[in-house]
Amino acid sequence: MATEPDLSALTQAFQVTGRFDRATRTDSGHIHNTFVVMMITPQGILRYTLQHINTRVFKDPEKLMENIERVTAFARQQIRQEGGNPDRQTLTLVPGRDGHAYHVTPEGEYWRMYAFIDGTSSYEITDNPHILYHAARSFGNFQRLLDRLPGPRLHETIPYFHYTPRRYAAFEAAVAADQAGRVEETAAEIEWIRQRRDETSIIVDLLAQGRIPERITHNDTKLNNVLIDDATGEGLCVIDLDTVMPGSSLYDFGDLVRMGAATAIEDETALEKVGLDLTRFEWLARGYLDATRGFLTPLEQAHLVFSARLITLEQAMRFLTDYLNGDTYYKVSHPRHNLDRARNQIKMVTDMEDKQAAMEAVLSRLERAHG
Ligand code: GN1
Ligand code: MG
Repeated sequence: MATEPDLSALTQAFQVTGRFDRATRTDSGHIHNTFVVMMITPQGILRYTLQHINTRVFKDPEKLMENIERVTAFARQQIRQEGGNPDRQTLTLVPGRDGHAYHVTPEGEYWRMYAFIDGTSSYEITDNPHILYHAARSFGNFQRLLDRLPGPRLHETIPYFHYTPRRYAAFEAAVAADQAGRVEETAAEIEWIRQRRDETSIIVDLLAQGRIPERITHNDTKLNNVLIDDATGEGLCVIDLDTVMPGSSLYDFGDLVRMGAATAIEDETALEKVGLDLTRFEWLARGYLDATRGFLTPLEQAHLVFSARLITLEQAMRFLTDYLNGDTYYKVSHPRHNLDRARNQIKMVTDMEDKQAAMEAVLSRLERAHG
């Protein structure tokens, strides 16, 4: 997005109700640019979420939107069958005036719009057990729901997204190229990652050997990707569907723990504040296991603790790789941002390594409680 977009004109390109009032940018997310649009209607203000799709990251936006259309249409139908409210429990795409699920500008930029769901909150970080439990349960239910999605395999919107050995290879390539001249100052982090190379292939090997199933997964299960209903305090709607595609349930559980059980946000630079909180971990595990009991296979269950460490390692590699490449992928707000995030994630993995036995003990206790 080189110039400031004409948000009023873009809004009118979709099948909206009311008269455009204003649009404000939200700062959530490392990838897309997102705006909340306010429309004036005789019934009052009506809001929409307007998003510019980052096509540097999502190279085939039409396939991306085809996935989202299929997933939301199926979720809508299932929620209705179960007596729920599909307008609140799944995202609703607002089609373009031409009937497509997106709008393309004359310059070839892709935009999309969702109806805004009122009366919800989302949390980047919290120690509230109720919220942790319900957010985790929502992601578990989401996997369970999509297990029944009919039709062909979903498109891989970002190929090899959680294929950790490829992330490792990209990291080594970035070290070798040293595009931004940052290898020397990150020698310690590079060495730390290299020592963990052997772990990177464990889950993809299990998948390739058919020992754990490929499922439809969310692949970006951060806490704030579940909207919590203000009225009930329960998980209402899973959002950010860009990376819903074939994958392993383990990466979803792992990423949930990476962010949800952390005592500090990804951007925290005071590393003594960064670590895994066992109580938060327990509430997440409770919620996720309550939703997936009888659905996860024993081998998936056996790798839940490892999955959290692995995806956190993957994320450390991704941030460091982007730093070494000169910050071409994630949005950054200062030159050392990606390095700060990488160090934060390294601290997180170190703490998970220290707490491995304690995390396993939590899961055993929860399983025993259910016989
Ligand atoms: C990106 O944009 P956002 O915050 O939803 C990234 C995730 C990372 C996350 C780290 C498509 O997600 O994989 O875990 O940043 N999404 C993509 O905060 O790369
Ligand atoms: Mg995301």
